[in-house]
Amino acid sequence: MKIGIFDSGVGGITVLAEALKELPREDYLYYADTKHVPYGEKPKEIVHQYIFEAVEQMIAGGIKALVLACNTATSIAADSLRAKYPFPVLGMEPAVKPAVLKNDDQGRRVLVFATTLTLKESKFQHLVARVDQHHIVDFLPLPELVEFAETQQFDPEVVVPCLRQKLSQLDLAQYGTVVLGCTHFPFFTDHLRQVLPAGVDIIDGAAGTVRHLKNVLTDNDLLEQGQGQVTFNSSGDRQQDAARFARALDLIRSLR
Ligand code: DGN
Repeated sequence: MKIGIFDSGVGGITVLAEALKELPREDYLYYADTKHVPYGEKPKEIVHQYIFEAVEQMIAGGIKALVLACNTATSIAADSLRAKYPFPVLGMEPAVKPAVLKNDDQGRRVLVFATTLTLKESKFQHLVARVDQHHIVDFLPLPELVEFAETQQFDPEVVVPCLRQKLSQLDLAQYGTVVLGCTHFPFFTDHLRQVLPAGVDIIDGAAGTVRHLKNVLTDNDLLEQGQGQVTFNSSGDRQQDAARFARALDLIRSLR
Protein backbone atom coordinates (compact mmCIF):
# COMPACT_ATOMS: atom_id res chain seq x y z
CA MET A 1 0.00 0.00 0.00
CA LYS A 2 1.01 3.57 -0.59
CA ILE A 3 1.87 6.45 1.70
CA GLY A 4 -0.66 9.21 1.07
CA ILE A 5 0.69 12.75 0.94
CA PHE A 6 -1.89 15.51 0.92
CA ASP A 7 -1.84 19.24 0.31
CA SER A 8 -4.23 21.82 -1.07
CA GLY A 9 -1.86 22.21 -4.03
CA VAL A 10 1.77 21.98 -5.01
CA GLY A 11 3.25 22.75 -1.56
CA GLY A 12 3.26 19.15 -0.31
CA ILE A 13 5.74 18.32 -3.07
CA THR A 14 8.40 19.82 -0.76
CA VAL A 15 7.52 17.09 1.76
CA LEU A 16 7.24 14.36 -0.89
CA ALA A 17 10.79 15.19 -2.02
CA GLU A 18 12.06 14.68 1.52
CA ALA A 19 10.09 11.42 1.89
CA LEU A 20 11.52 10.06 -1.38
CA LYS A 21 15.00 10.84 -0.08
CA GLU A 22 14.52 9.18 3.31
CA LEU A 23 12.14 6.37 2.30
CA PRO A 24 13.04 5.68 -1.34
CA ARG A 25 11.56 2.15 -1.40
CA GLU A 26 8.03 3.22 -0.47
CA ASP A 27 5.30 3.98 -3.03
CA TYR A 28 3.41 7.25 -2.77
CA LEU A 29 0.05 8.73 -3.65
CA TYR A 30 0.30 12.52 -3.85
CA TYR A 31 -3.15 14.08 -3.79
CA ALA A 32 -3.84 17.82 -4.02
CA ASP A 33 -7.15 19.60 -3.67
CA THR A 34 -6.38 21.92 -6.58
CA LYS A 35 -10.06 22.61 -7.12
CA HIS A 36 -10.10 24.49 -3.81
CA VAL A 37 -6.55 25.81 -3.39
CA PRO A 38 -5.68 28.12 -1.64
CA TYR A 39 -7.00 27.05 1.76
CA GLY A 40 -5.14 29.68 3.77
CA GLU A 41 -7.61 32.55 3.58
CA LYS A 42 -10.89 30.55 3.57
CA PRO A 43 -13.29 29.89 6.48
CA LYS A 44 -12.14 27.03 8.67
CA GLU A 45 -15.38 25.01 8.46
CA ILE A 46 -15.30 24.95 4.67
CA VAL A 47 -11.64 23.91 4.57
CA HIS A 48 -12.42 21.13 7.09
CA GLN A 49 -15.05 19.74 4.74
CA TYR A 50 -12.71 19.95 1.70
CA ILE A 51 -10.03 18.02 3.57
CA PHE A 52 -12.39 15.16 4.49
CA GLU A 53 -13.62 14.90 0.89
CA ALA A 54 -10.03 14.77 -0.37
CA VAL A 55 -9.02 12.12 2.16
CA GLU A 56 -11.93 9.90 1.03
CA GLN A 57 -10.49 10.09 -2.50
CA MET A 58 -7.10 9.10 -1.18
CA ILE A 59 -8.51 6.14 0.72
CA ALA A 60 -10.09 4.93 -2.52
CA GLY A 61 -6.54 4.96 -3.97
CA GLY A 62 -5.31 2.66 -1.16
CA ILE A 63 -3.16 4.29 1.53
CA LYS A 64 -1.61 2.83 4.69
CA ALA A 65 -0.71 6.18 6.28
CA LEU A 66 -1.59 9.80 5.62
CA VAL A 67 0.78 12.74 5.73
CA LEU A 68 -0.93 16.11 5.87
CA ALA A 69 1.81 17.95 4.01
CA CYS A 70 0.00 21.19 4.73
CA ASN A 71 0.28 23.23 7.92
CA THR A 72 -3.17 24.71 7.38
CA ALA A 73 -4.86 21.30 7.01
CA THR A 74 -2.96 20.01 10.04
CA SER A 75 -4.18 22.84 12.27
CA ILE A 76 -7.75 22.38 11.15
CA ALA A 77 -8.30 18.66 10.66
CA ALA A 78 -5.47 16.45 12.02
CA ASP A 79 -7.28 15.63 15.27
CA SER A 80 -10.64 14.86 13.66
CA LEU A 81 -8.99 12.73 10.94
CA ARG A 82 -7.18 10.74 13.64
CA ALA A 83 -10.45 10.21 15.47
CA LYS A 84 -12.17 8.92 12.33
CA TYR A 85 -9.59 6.75 10.54
CA PRO A 86 -7.62 3.70 11.72
CA PHE A 87 -4.39 4.47 9.80
CA PRO A 88 -1.65 6.79 11.12
CA VAL A 89 -2.24 10.48 10.34
CA LEU A 90 0.83 12.71 10.50
CA GLY A 91 0.89 16.46 10.21
CA MET A 92 3.17 19.45 9.90
CA GLU A 93 4.17 21.75 12.72
CA PRO A 94 5.95 25.06 12.14
CA ALA A 95 9.49 24.52 13.50
CA VAL A 96 9.08 27.22 16.16
CA LYS A 97 10.54 25.21 19.01
CA PRO A 98 14.00 24.55 17.55
CA ALA A 99 14.08 28.15 16.29
CA VAL A 100 13.34 29.54 19.77
CA LEU A 101 15.86 27.21 21.44
CA LYS A 102 18.54 28.41 19.05
CA ASN A 103 17.84 32.16 19.23
CA ASP A 104 16.69 32.75 22.81
CA ASP A 105 20.15 32.82 24.37
CA GLN A 106 21.66 34.73 21.44
CA GLY A 107 19.26 37.65 21.85
CA ARG A 108 17.88 37.20 18.31
CA ARG A 109 14.22 37.03 17.31
CA VAL A 110 12.32 34.41 15.28
CA LEU A 111 10.06 35.20 12.35
CA VAL A 112 7.37 32.71 11.28
CA PHE A 113 5.78 32.84 7.82
CA ALA A 114 2.58 30.81 7.28
CA THR A 115 -0.97 31.16 5.99
CA THR A 116 -3.46 33.40 7.78
CA LEU A 117 -5.45 30.34 8.89
CA THR A 118 -2.43 28.57 10.40
CA LEU A 119 -1.41 31.68 12.32
CA LYS A 120 -4.96 32.25 13.59
CA GLU A 121 -5.58 28.67 14.72
CA SER A 122 -5.30 27.64 18.38
CA LYS A 123 -2.79 24.91 17.51
CA PHE A 124 -0.22 27.52 16.47
CA GLN A 125 -1.10 29.90 19.31
CA HIS A 126 -0.69 27.11 21.87
CA LEU A 127 2.62 26.07 20.34
CA VAL A 128 3.97 29.62 20.61
CA ALA A 129 2.62 30.05 24.16
CA ARG A 130 4.35 26.78 25.15
CA VAL A 131 7.80 27.48 23.71
CA ASP A 132 8.14 31.28 23.50
CA GLN A 133 8.78 32.20 27.15
CA HIS A 134 10.57 35.46 26.32
CA HIS A 135 8.30 36.65 23.52
CA ILE A 136 10.82 36.53 20.73
CA VAL A 137 8.49 35.13 18.05
CA ASP A 138 6.86 37.32 15.39
CA PHE A 139 4.73 36.13 12.49
CA LEU A 140 3.49 37.24 9.12
CA PRO A 141 1.09 35.64 6.62
CA LEU A 142 2.47 35.38 3.08
CA PRO A 143 -0.44 34.22 0.88
CA GLU A 144 1.33 35.69 -2.17
CA LEU A 145 3.88 32.88 -2.08
CA VAL A 146 1.12 30.25 -2.26
CA GLU A 147 -0.22 31.97 -5.34
CA PHE A 148 3.26 32.19 -6.91
CA ALA A 149 3.93 28.48 -6.26
CA GLU A 150 0.57 27.45 -7.73
CA THR A 151 1.16 29.46 -10.89
CA GLN A 152 4.85 28.41 -10.96
CA GLN A 153 5.93 32.01 -10.84
CA PHE A 154 9.52 31.74 -9.65
CA ASP A 155 10.95 34.72 -11.55
CA PRO A 156 13.11 36.64 -9.02
CA GLU A 157 12.18 39.91 -10.73
CA VAL A 158 8.57 39.32 -9.71
CA VAL A 159 8.94 37.46 -6.40
CA VAL A 160 11.78 39.42 -4.76
CA PRO A 161 10.16 42.90 -5.04
CA CYS A 162 6.93 41.44 -3.63
CA LEU A 163 8.84 39.98 -0.66
CA ARG A 164 10.73 43.26 -0.14
CA GLN A 165 7.46 45.12 0.00
CA LYS A 166 5.84 42.62 2.40
CA LEU A 167 8.86 42.63 4.74
CA SER A 168 9.49 46.38 4.60
CA GLN A 169 7.44 46.85 7.77
CA LEU A 170 9.88 44.69 9.80
CA ASP A 171 13.31 45.41 11.24
CA LEU A 172 14.94 42.37 9.64
CA ALA A 173 18.30 42.84 11.39
CA GLN A 174 16.87 41.53 14.68
CA TYR A 175 16.05 38.03 13.36
CA GLY A 176 18.25 34.96 13.73
CA THR A 177 15.86 32.41 12.18
CA VAL A 178 12.97 32.44 9.75
CA VAL A 179 10.53 29.53 10.05
CA LEU A 180 8.65 28.47 6.91
CA GLY A 181 5.29 27.38 8.35
CA CYS A 182 3.67 26.63 5.00
CA THR A 183 4.79 23.83 2.70
CA HIS A 184 4.50 26.09 -0.34
CA PHE A 185 7.29 28.35 0.92
CA PRO A 186 10.50 26.26 0.56
CA PHE A 187 10.34 26.87 -3.22
CA PHE A 188 11.24 30.47 -2.37
CA THR A 189 14.22 29.94 -0.09
CA ASP A 190 16.63 31.57 -2.57
CA HIS A 191 14.27 34.50 -3.12
CA LEU A 192 14.02 35.00 0.64
CA ARG A 193 17.80 34.93 0.98
CA GLN A 194 17.95 37.92 -1.36
CA VAL A 195 15.73 39.92 0.99
CA LEU A 196 16.88 38.73 4.43
CA PRO A 197 20.19 39.84 5.96
CA ALA A 198 23.11 37.42 5.49
CA GLY A 199 23.36 34.79 8.20
CA VAL A 200 19.64 34.38 8.93
CA ASP A 201 18.73 30.66 9.10
CA ILE A 202 15.72 29.53 7.09
CA ILE A 203 14.13 26.31 8.35
CA ASP A 204 11.04 24.28 7.48
CA GLY A 205 9.27 21.24 8.91
CA ALA A 206 9.67 18.69 6.10
CA ALA A 207 12.64 16.80 7.55
CA GLY A 208 11.02 16.57 11.00
CA THR A 209 7.75 15.26 9.59
CA VAL A 210 9.49 12.64 7.45
CA ARG A 211 11.62 11.51 10.42
CA HIS A 212 8.40 11.07 12.37
CA LEU A 213 6.82 9.19 9.43
CA LYS A 214 9.74 6.76 9.33
CA ASN A 215 9.38 6.07 13.07
CA VAL A 216 5.62 5.59 12.85
CA LEU A 217 5.91 3.19 9.89
CA THR A 218 8.61 1.24 11.72
CA ASP A 219 6.65 1.06 14.99
CA ASN A 220 3.48 -0.07 13.20
CA ASP A 221 5.30 -2.60 11.03
CA LEU A 222 4.22 -0.72 7.90
CA LEU A 223 7.55 -0.33 6.11
CA GLU A 224 7.50 -1.91 2.65
CA GLN A 225 9.88 -2.64 -0.19
CA GLY A 226 8.15 -0.82 -3.02
CA GLN A 227 9.55 0.79 -6.13
CA GLY A 228 9.65 4.43 -5.03
CA GLN A 229 6.76 5.06 -7.40
CA VAL A 230 4.71 8.26 -7.17
CA THR A 231 1.11 8.48 -8.35
CA PHE A 232 -0.23 12.03 -8.71
CA ASN A 233 -3.92 12.75 -8.32
CA SER A 234 -5.95 15.90 -7.73
CA SER A 235 -9.45 17.28 -7.55
CA GLY A 236 -8.68 19.64 -10.44
CA ASP A 237 -7.29 19.06 -13.93
CA ARG A 238 -5.39 15.82 -13.26
CA GLN A 239 -3.17 15.79 -16.31
CA GLN A 240 -2.12 19.39 -15.99
CA ASP A 241 -1.64 19.07 -12.24
CA ALA A 242 0.48 15.91 -12.61
CA ALA A 243 2.79 17.72 -15.05
CA ARG A 244 3.02 20.70 -12.69
CA PHE A 245 3.78 18.47 -9.69
CA ALA A 246 6.51 16.62 -11.58
CA ARG A 247 8.15 19.97 -12.50
CA ALA A 248 7.86 21.15 -8.89
CA LEU A 249 9.49 17.92 -7.66
CA ASP A 250 12.44 18.50 -10.01
CA LEU A 251 12.70 22.10 -8.83
CA ILE A 252 12.73 21.37 -5.11
CA ARG A 253 15.25 18.56 -5.60
CA SER A 254 17.54 21.00 -7.41
CA LEU A 255 17.25 23.49 -4.51
CA ARG A 256 18.11 21.06 -1.68
N1 DGN B 1 0.65 24.41 1.81
C1 DGN B 1 -0.31 24.75 2.78
C2 DGN B 1 0.26 24.96 4.16
O1 DGN B 1 1.31 24.41 4.48
O2 DGN B 1 -0.37 25.63 4.98
C3 DGN B 1 -1.42 25.71 2.51
C4 DGN B 1 -1.43 26.57 1.31
C5 DGN B 1 -2.82 27.11 1.06
O3 DGN B 1 -3.66 26.37 0.64
N2 DGN B 1 -3.03 28.34 1.30
